[in-house]
Amino acid sequence: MQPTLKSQQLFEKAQKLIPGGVNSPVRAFRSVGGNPLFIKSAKGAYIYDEDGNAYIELINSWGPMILGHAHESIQEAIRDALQYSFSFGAPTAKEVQIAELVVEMCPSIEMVRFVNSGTEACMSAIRAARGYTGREKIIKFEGCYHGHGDAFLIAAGSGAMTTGIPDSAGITQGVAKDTLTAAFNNLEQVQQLVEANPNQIAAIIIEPVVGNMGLVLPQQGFLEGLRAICNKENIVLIFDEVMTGFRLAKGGAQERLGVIPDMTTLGKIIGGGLPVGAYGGKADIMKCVSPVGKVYQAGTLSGNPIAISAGLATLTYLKENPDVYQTLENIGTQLVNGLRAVNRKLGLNYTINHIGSMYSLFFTEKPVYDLASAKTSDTNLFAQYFKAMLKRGIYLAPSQFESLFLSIALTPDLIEQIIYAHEQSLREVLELK
Ligand code: HOZ
Repeated sequence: MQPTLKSQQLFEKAQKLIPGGVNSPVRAFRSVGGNPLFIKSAKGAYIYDEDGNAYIELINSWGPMILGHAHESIQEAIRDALQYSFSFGAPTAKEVQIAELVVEMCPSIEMVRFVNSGTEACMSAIRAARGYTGREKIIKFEGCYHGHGDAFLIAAGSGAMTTGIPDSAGITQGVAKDTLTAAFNNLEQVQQLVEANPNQIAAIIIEPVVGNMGLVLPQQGFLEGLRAICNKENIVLIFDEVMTGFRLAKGGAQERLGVIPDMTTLGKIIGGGLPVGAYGGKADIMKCVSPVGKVYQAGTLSGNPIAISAGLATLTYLKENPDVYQTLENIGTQLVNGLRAVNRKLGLNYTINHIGSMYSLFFTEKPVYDLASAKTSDTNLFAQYFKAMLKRGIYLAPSQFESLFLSIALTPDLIEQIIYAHEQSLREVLELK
């Protein structure tokens, strides 16, 4: 690895111009130390920094680059779209095409509205659920992250947790009062909240598979239990599938796990790497959204033709090449089996949570199933491991409390390189022979 001088210079300048030098907090490397890398380009499984170093990618833009970076079919779609201009603020044929695909691929979605990010999707879904039910409170889960909308920055995961402000400043008490929180995988707590707030809960919003406190899986019966509570109490069940949508299966975690919510929020893969989000669900809920209903939500760049073209090309590729999902399963299994084998060889019993093409290594021997157990991970060890991996050319998320994302560009050889780097890194960090 070359010295990262250009990245350092850029970071120094950036800090004078942009808060913390970054446009999203986790990127600042604060929880792992050192300076962030400034990225110049990426192709396939590799990402390249401004100093010319190449790294094998395990972030993949936090999920969207499921086909690897700069995939030809997406490039072509963007190039083709460019010639027709970049924004109209008016409906296009491609919006109808992508809506049709989303409805076909995602089991819970009968109607869908496109926005610009996962954050917008989640904010809008909550508003729609409130408008639909006439109720004000929501339940979210500690350590789940649904973007930076006010209502979600209570006990939030991802960057909020990484930077130590899970309850952000700037949120009014009124908003905080309407956001109730429960521990992930704890059905009893949800039941208690529902009983304590009769006919007041508009929605339960959840990442069905959490990617924002590291990867955390739902225990058997948990999502089914939420579904049953929502049915009984007329609460809108919202799955935030911004990370898992089109990744854990063509129809996301809901298809894979067989629990169908009332509404779903999407982002990341749905834009193929360009800014697109979407929320959708049962038609009677979506018909509450303006201009049909009274829930207002709008956006000049919503359905932007370049972004929608990239998303449409990505979803079309996934639909026409369903073998992608088996490939991702194989890649995930080969990698995680390899990491686990190394851990066993070194006598380490660290928890690795894994499903399909997402995984997290936690520096704890305890099972990780909620925020409290995720926090038992030794984050200092994680930081050292992160740096040791980076030195060996592996680009991991710079926080313990994020999932890693795999792409189909990872070949068996590259996977072996990651496993080898993992062993060398653990040996270095733990001073093992
Ligand atoms: N909050 C994002 C992942 N959970 C990180 C976004 C970014 O820094 O790009």
